[in-house]
Amino acid sequence: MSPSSSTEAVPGAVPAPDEHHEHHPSYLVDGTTVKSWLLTLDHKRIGVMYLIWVLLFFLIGGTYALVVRLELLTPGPTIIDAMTYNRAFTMHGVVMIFLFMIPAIPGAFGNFMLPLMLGAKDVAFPRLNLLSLYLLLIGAMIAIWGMINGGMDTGWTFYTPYSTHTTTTVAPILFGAFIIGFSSIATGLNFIVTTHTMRAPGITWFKMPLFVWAMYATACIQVLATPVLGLVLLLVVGEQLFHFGIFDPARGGDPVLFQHLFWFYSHPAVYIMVLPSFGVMSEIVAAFSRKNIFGYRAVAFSSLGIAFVGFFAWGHHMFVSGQSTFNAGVFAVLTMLVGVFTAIKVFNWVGTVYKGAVDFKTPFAYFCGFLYFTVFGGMTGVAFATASLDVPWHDTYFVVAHFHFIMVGATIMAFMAAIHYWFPKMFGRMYHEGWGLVSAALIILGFNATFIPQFLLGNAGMPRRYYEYPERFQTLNVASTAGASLLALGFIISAIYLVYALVYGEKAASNPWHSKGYEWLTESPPPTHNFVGPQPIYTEEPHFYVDPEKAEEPYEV
Ligand code: HEM
Ligand SMILES: [Cu+2]
Repeated sequence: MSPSSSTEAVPGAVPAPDEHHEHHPSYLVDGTTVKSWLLTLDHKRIGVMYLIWVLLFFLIGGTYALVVRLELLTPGPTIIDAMTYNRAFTMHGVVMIFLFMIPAIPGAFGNFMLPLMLGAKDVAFPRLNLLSLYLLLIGAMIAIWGMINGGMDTGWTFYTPYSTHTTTTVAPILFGAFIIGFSSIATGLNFIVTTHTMRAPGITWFKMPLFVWAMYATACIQVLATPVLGLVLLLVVGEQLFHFGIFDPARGGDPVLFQHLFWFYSHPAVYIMVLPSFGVMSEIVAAFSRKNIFGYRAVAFSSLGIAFVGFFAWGHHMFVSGQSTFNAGVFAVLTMLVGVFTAIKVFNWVGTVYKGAVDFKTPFAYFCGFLYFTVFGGMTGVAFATASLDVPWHDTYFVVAHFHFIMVGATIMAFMAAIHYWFPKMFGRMYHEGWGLVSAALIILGFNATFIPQFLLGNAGMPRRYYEYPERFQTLNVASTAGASLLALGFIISAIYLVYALVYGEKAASNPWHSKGYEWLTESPPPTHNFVGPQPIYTEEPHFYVDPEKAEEPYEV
């Protein structure tokens, strides 16, 4: 496939014959009944519905987080009893991971943007797309039913043998997560096929926006790893209900087998959560540095590299499970390779900003936060990967801080950046830039104030998932809870001005950021079939703000 050099309208992209002279309603108003939303096959409406649901789940998960942080304000009992505390941190993890982090960016922005970025009218399988949303909701309802009727106290990692013996309601929650897995697989499958078959003429593999590359790599992991999680969750449910004995040594089973199967999914799954963020940020860094992305192919291939190596790193969660020194060494080296691919991306993002004409808008503020959390979170990961340092840090707050910095920090930054960057495209309105920057600053500060104390606590030896702690840990715990409150304030402010902007915001132009991404070639908000009139011409590279070879001066808008 050679890049198309044609400057004519692309053949085969003919608008429906009767569309020429009519008014084209945007996807938001093309059908206003509830049914026209609930049964829609339009990827954009499905994306918006995903967005609404994941925001709701984020609110639920966030409420649990605040309960946990409030409980830890004092060394002894504060607001809840020990069992409720165990349930609260478990539900916080389960809701945030399975109902927010995994579906958030692919479900909301992947669905909305992928077809637009490929010049397609929809995803390859629109019905499967709608089904994936409903599978998520069905799984969520089953899990939430379980949460209300008893809850679960195993932690989000469901480790056996405890998870097969606890009297809390494990079965419905794990079964809910099992169903959610199918939603994730359906989304991934759809994106893979869409990327292979629906690219408009002119969009070759190496002219795909980097967000599409990242979604593609994510989709590969979703399709390959999620079935293993589904299997292992079902086995735990089976152990609970029918006492199979697969993880029970008394019956010849092995509890460590659970850890292998769980992390074989859950390590790659952390990249299901973070690769989409990398993709969002690759778009944003180019758009707001007004410069062509530095090292396009390196950024694209490193996503695939991360996806591949991520499958061989799971053993780093099991350094203290009794694995041999040889195994630990192998997993240590393989784990560090992930750091290498991530570093490739970091250098390319920084190279993109270098000598760019930075337009410091809200999405760029989140990019800065993202870079910082990724680098520091990633480096603590590499420290963990040395195996020796992992021994004292394992199962302390240091782990909690590590994965919140990299996984949650990066994903929240990207999620917020994506909302602000694509808000005009999705809803046709502009948000208030000043408030955007204020809340970005609060969120970034609040995040640091929450998790830097947790690094220190973990290093000082405070174990994770404990209800009570010695008094000497209190100051840092108070600091962390204060940080979490600041974080919550930042989110509340964002929610207020974004909802305000939905109704009263200034009308957005079709390309308010003067962005080169293909999704900006259509109106804001886009019409139902994405384009009116002749399909846009995709001859330029998607991040072609300025040719780095020829440019002496930073690009002016
Ligand atoms: C430079 C890359 C990274 C390296 C070398 C690394 C390494 C590690 C290691 C060795 C552990 C085990 C710590 C322990 O439990 O004792 C760990 C835990 C964890 N990491 Fe990373 N990590 C990296 C990046 C990431 C990313 C990108 C994410 C998520 C997007 C992530 C999410 C997690 C999670 C969720 C856990 C702990 C899960 C739990 O026990 O609850 N890590 N990491
Ligand atoms: Cu891992």
